[in-house]
Amino acid sequence: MSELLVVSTITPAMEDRLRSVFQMTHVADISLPEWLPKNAAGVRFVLTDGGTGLADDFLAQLPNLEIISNLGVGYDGVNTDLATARGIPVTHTPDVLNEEVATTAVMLYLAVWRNFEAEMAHARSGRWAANGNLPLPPTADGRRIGVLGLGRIGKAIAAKIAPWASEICYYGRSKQDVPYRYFDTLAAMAAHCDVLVNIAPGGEATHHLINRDILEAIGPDGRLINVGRGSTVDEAALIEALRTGTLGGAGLDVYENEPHIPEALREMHNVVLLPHVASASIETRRAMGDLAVDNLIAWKEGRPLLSPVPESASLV
Ligand code: NAP
Ligand code: 8YV
Repeated sequence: MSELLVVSTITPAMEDRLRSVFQMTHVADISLPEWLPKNAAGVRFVLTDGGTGLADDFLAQLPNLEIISNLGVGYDGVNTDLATARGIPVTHTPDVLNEEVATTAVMLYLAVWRNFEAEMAHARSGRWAANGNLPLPPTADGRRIGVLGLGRIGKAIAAKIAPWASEICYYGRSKQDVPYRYFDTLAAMAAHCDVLVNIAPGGEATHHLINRDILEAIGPDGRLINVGRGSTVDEAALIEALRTGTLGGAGLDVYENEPHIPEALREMHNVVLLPHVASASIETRRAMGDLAVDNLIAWKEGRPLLSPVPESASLV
């Protein structure tokens, strides 16, 4: 009988800790359609992640589920309305990844302006000697940088990217007490800035917030950096804007249909592409894993949860 069902990829260290405390099954080791009918009633704990989430119909098949631990800060893959209605708290892994994700955002920012993906391919291709250098790219220095989602990570990005900024701006639903310029519409900020950095949560409220109009407002000399969620950007509009030059370039870590990156994007030279690895260092994934496991152990031992999501506040 398994009390813990793990549907996320986990590190060996996480697995060791989990197996020392829980009767555990990993979804990779079973045929879920065969396993679930016989074992669903015993599942009290689920460990998932931002990319995998927990589909509504899956949740409905776990009648005795007590808690969902999400390995990652973004939990748009879990329906917190449904979970809360059933009295199931959800936990996530805030703060421990702020600096790592900010570092990735800065690296994407620099790589995009200085055309590093194309430059690196050029160096490896052996064509430098015969063809000389690629055309000069624009500088990354002195840019007006707009952050969509100035939260925990957004603030870390603003601090880390400051050496390259002539001005840092932000858009969110509320003005904050920060030394950055607030815009009360995304369109106005996109028109003002050279680069838009998205680090807002996914989900319905931000779905396709970055649409064709916003991409046009960023403009042919502007760049988009997306380390938030793929769902926030209308990917078809992004491909079109990059193809026509309406948008100058993009640095992307996240996509609408992960792990699939559209071929059109993969073939473009004005984009820098990463496979959703903004938090993916050994140290940061260890910290995230520890927190995700600590939440499950705390629940099992009847102690307070360490990092419940705000929607679960009434349950803990
Ligand atoms: P956070 O502290 O909750 O910050 C979220 C920010 O987004 C807040 O400033 C909030 O400001 C703004 N926001 C929320 N809803 C919005 C809306 N509908 N329209 C405009 N702005 C909105 O979250 P965080 O810890 O910084 O994480 C942010 C997100 O980054 C996560 O949810 C996740 O999706 C993504 N992420 C991605 C990776 C990766 O590997 N690529 C890693 C970690 C996190 P207001 O409330 O004022 O609107
Ligand atoms: C994780 C993330 O890689 O924290 C998040 O929201 O997107 C990333 O840090 C993700 O949860 C794993 O799928």
